[in-house]
Amino acid sequence: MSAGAQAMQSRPGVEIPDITANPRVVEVVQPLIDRVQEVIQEKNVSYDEWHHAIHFMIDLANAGEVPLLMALFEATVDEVANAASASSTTAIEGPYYVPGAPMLEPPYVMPQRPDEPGEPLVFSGAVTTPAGQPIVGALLDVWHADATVPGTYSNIHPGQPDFNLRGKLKTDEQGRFELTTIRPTPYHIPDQGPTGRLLGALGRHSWRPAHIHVKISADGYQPLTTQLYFQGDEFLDSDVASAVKDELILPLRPAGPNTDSHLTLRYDFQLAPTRR
Ligand code: MBD
Ligand code: FE
Repeated sequence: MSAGAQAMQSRPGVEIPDITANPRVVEVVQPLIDRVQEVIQEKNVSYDEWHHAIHFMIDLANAGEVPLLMALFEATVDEVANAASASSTTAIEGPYYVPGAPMLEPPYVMPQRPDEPGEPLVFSGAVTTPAGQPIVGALLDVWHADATVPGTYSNIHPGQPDFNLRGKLKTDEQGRFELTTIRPTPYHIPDQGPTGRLLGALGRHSWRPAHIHVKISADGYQPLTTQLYFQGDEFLDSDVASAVKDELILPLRPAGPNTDSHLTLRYDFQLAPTRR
């Protein structure tokens, strides 16, 4: 330290850090802090309540539920991030995407246990440009909960093999894909953990409608993250994550007249070219 800098120290030996403001932190986090302080004032938050808030955050982190709680805000991030997107309808990624799912070989069948519960479901469609040109070799990364009640995700909740009901596949020469899996059930946030207890205290239920998560990528196109929902699900209008969009609610149709035939789900995705 130079003699001049030394002279500027109010307490000898205590170095003043070089704080270079990050403009986005100033722009976003400072108003966030200001609003929290406004609420403390406005609602007369007590020291007891203040300590509860601290313990809540410690519990949340210890329970590994930070991503779960943050998922309750993600719908707004999706809305802002994709406001100008020319791709088909997006939806939040949620807390349970796990990279590294197995690359499947055609005919595509989701990794599943020999006795996997749930109705067989054949999910098919195409990946095209907004103008309808097929995108050959687009990579779909698909993941969903199992069909236990309430559903659970592999690699997150105990009880399933690694990467169960998670897999990657590619569109064919016509830009089409077909994946055989099972129909997931609605998902319920664990009610013993801090997130579930908070929702209970807010008088809110902890359900998400049944859904299939999909991430799609292809060279030269903007990646797409979305979810598909099923018509008739009782939680479509009260999703705890507020992530349902009408265009993503699809019919589950029987494959044929035969009552014990599998269900089918069809959806065509559109990817906008990469912005240059
Ligand atoms: C989920 O499976 C999910 O997709 C979201 C957004 C939140 C909690 C669990
Ligand atoms: Fe999910």
